[in-house]
Amino acid sequence: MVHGSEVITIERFIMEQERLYPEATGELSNLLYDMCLAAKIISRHVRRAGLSDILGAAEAVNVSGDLQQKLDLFANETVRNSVQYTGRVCITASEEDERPVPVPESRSAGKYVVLYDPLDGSTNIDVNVSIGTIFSIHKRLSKKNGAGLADCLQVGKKQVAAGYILYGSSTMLVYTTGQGVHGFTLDPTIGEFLLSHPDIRTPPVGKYYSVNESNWNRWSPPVQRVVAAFKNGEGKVQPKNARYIGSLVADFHRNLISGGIFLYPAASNYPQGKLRLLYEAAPLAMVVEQAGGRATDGCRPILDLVPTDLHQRTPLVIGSKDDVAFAARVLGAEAAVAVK
Ligand code: P6P
Repeated sequence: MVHGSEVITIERFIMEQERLYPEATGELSNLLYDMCLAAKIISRHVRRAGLSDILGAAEAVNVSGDLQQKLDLFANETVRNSVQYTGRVCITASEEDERPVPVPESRSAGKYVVLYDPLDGSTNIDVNVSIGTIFSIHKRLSKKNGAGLADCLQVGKKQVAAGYILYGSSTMLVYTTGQGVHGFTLDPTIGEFLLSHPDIRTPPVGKYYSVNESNWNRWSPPVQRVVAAFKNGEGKVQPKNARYIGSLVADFHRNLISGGIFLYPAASNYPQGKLRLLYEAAPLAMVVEQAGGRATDGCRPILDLVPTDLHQRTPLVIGSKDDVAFAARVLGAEAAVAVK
């Protein structure tokens, strides 16, 4: 936010937020700065992707079976290298790595855990469509020098911070530490994220619905009913505009700001849903709830789901709270029927 010559950088904002908590040690603030650095480095490379040889697939395949784009690998290393040398983190886990990566014992390990999707939507890189980084921060459960999988498999409501970086028409960093949601826009001329969207609130009823309707025949009838209601209207639900970019962070951010609902339901080709619980659904669920929205797996709050596997998938219905509630009433009834 700029008032005349006054600019509020993310560093200043984080510092002012920290002062609200006398008990704060500054470690979480510093970890957020580390994520800022990663964001600036990745943004620089995303902006130049078409001009260097980092376009195109790296021929490697990640744990999800997705062909790894070179920029994916670069972003994966950049996030890890930005957080693991500063003594605030004990372990990281990424969509691109099969297993968590503990901070080497030669380095001081801190009290935080970082789970992240380094570059979500990376199939859009070669066609210049917006992509994003998603991150989730937990406190470690293990004692000193014992960081492991258990530190990563934590329920979403225990996150201490969450956010994303959107590499769109501009690069934005949006995060929450449980005190509201705040958005910062990168001014590349000075290399600073400036406060542009203080205290983001998402409207209770959305303008948009975002879903890949080519999956229609793969959905259950109640899912079809929910999508049809957002498309054509049903009862109090008014028809909405369809907007689907196919890049989760971009679809989520538009709906967060303008109001909308994003759905990636279970389907016959994705019986558990497509999106990942720990480093996609859970961090975005913390953000949207802090902005007054909701996030479920169709009927249960995402933040209540207890993970059992690092890369487990979940159905995701996220956005404006009244729209998510409508979906839960219909799909919850389905789940109840399914249980009988
Ligand atoms: P579909 C991108 O590959 C991604 O993981 C998310 O960013 C996006 O929301 C979703 O998959 C799109 O999936 O099946 O609609 O192409």
